[in-house]
Amino acid sequence: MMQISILTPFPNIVEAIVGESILRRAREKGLVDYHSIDLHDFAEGDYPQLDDYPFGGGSGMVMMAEPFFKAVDYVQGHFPGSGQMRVILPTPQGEILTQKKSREFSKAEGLIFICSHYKGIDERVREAVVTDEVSIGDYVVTGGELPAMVILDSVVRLVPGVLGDEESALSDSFANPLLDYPHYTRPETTRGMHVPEVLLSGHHKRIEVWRKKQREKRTRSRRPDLWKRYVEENSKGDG
Ligand code: 6GU
Repeated sequence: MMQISILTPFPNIVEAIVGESILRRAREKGLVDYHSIDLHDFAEGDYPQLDDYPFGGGSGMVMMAEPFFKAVDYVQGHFPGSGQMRVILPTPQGEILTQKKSREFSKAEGLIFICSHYKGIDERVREAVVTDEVSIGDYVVTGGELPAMVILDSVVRLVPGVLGDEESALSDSFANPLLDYPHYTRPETTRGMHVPEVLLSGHHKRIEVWRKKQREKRTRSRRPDLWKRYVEENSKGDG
């Protein structure tokens, strides 16, 4: 069972996310377990403090190293598979998350997420314990919790047995070089808009061809970068 620990000053954020839907079911099936670890439990003093002023001056506070070190030690001592743990620091300075990276993480025995804030973690945490720095894209969010949950979700759904239907992972955008095709369900007409005729035809071959065309059209117009790569890969060895 994959052990996933999330080190954070805001464990409630984590509990809310892992307590619903697929992530919850993954835990109920015994495929993964989540441990949201409150960093305050590893801080000093009656009013546990997690951050302090930056050496050298400047604006903003810096999260102190020690609570992270203690929390990582705690996790590695309490949950099995600690030897194989990846310690992930979500940060805008990291490598941008890809499906490939998520697949790699999904093979680890354990993951530890270190939730920091945009400007503030003592560099020695990076040096001593972090194995992977990951960004979720070129924009800023306030804390590491939401990025950690994005990464966690994308990883857990790839753990074998989590998705009832392995197919559904395979047909997702990015598991595949093309974006997904449009989906429709009942009713056939809503607000004057109709389901494309071909999907009602029962003609599996025609449906397959239509879906492929839709995927190509979408990819070409929305993601020229993916389209270019797709065309290049499909022309290899053709000529
Ligand atoms: Cl991983 N963290 C924060 N705070 N902001 C981000 C990010 C991560 N990735 C993109 N923006």
